[in-house]
Amino acid sequence: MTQITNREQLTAAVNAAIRKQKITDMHTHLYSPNFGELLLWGVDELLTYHYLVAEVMRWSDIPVEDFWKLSKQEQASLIWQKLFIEHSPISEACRGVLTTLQGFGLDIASRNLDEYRKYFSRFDSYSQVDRVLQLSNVDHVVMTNDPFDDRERPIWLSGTKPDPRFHAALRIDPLLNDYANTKHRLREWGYHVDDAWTQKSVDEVRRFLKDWIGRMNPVYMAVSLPYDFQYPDDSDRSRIITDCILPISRETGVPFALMIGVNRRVHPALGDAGDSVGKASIKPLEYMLSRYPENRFITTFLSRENQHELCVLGRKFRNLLIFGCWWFMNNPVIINEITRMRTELLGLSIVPQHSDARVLDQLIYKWSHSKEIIANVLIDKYNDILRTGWVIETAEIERDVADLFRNNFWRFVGRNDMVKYGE
Ligand code: HDL
Ligand code: ZN
Repeated sequence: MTQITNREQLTAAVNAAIRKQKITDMHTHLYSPNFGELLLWGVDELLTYHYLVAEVMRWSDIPVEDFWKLSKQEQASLIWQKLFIEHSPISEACRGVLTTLQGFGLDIASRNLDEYRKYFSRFDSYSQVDRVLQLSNVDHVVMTNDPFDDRERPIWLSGTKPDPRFHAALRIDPLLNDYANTKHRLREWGYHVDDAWTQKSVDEVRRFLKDWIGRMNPVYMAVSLPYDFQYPDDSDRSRIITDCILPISRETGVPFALMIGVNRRVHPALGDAGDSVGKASIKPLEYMLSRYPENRFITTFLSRENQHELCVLGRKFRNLLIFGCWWFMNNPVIINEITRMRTELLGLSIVPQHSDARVLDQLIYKWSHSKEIIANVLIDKYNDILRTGWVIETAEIERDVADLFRNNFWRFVGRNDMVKYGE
């Protein structure tokens, strides 16, 4: 056991612990490589990430509908020209592309996009997964698995199981946010819900959930919710949450993840790039936590303005796990701010980050950028207690880092077999 006595030793110990720590990435849009084309990777996918589509529209006067008519490579070339060559790539999403290419050891100074394309053309998705997980030090990835996605559903129905490093999360947005239409799909699939919300409807929606929990073995059920989300209220969403999601969550032990604050499709023509954010009410979550103490809830909010009240709520309810700097929050200035806020109000009982990666290679940048910020926060916080005369051991820093980047998540979702220290 090495005792830390000064900031210099502290800095070295925290950076070493974080550098070494294998990461569980608890929310991504990645897929196991045996899910085929669903897994995105390579430089053209990196450049056409919807964050960069939004940004290129500010420098290009191309009509949006014409942009979508371009091939993926033509879109990527336009984005590269506008956001990297004609203007310096200092936005977080642009910098992320460069950090990722750097992670593969490519010559960033060459700015030779075709060279980069040639590099990626040498690999297949399976070898790329091994390489990126090794480079990013991520060893477990939680996917977003949507039974309502017509490409993904048949993969599960065929009995395909993901690579053991990839874990399912059952995503139920169409069930909770669009039940009026979704009920027709449930009927097509043999779940005989009534038009009215009857006991039969309750039983059939519960059967749908249990069928997919049985098929996917998800670590949690997740939904993204609009900024004006209310609960309880007189809506299909509230009825399904009360009568189906929460009882099934208790029965199966699969926690319910609520990702709150989306303002979907404010600019529909931009597709995924067309979503925005809104300040939400914390009251629905507060009600659920209080009313359903035997349920476990995992939550992140999209609006910066919701972060402080979320931390306070975390102090009131142990059945709430707060995680990540989601989407528009995933920028250094905000990651720094809310990680400090969270450690000051909640100590180490959080999951500070997830990647939300949509492109496999993004794991490299999303984690290297965030680990640097989280390390600096931890160094400051440990240093604050060092100054009181508190003695810190290196092993304790390694323990805390293992909790933040791995064990807090697995413990909360009831997978104590995945809780590990010292590796
Ligand atoms: O709803 C979600 O899970 C969000 O993360 C959206 O997928 C969003 O488009 C995104 O990729 N954010 O990073
Ligand atoms: Zn996401």
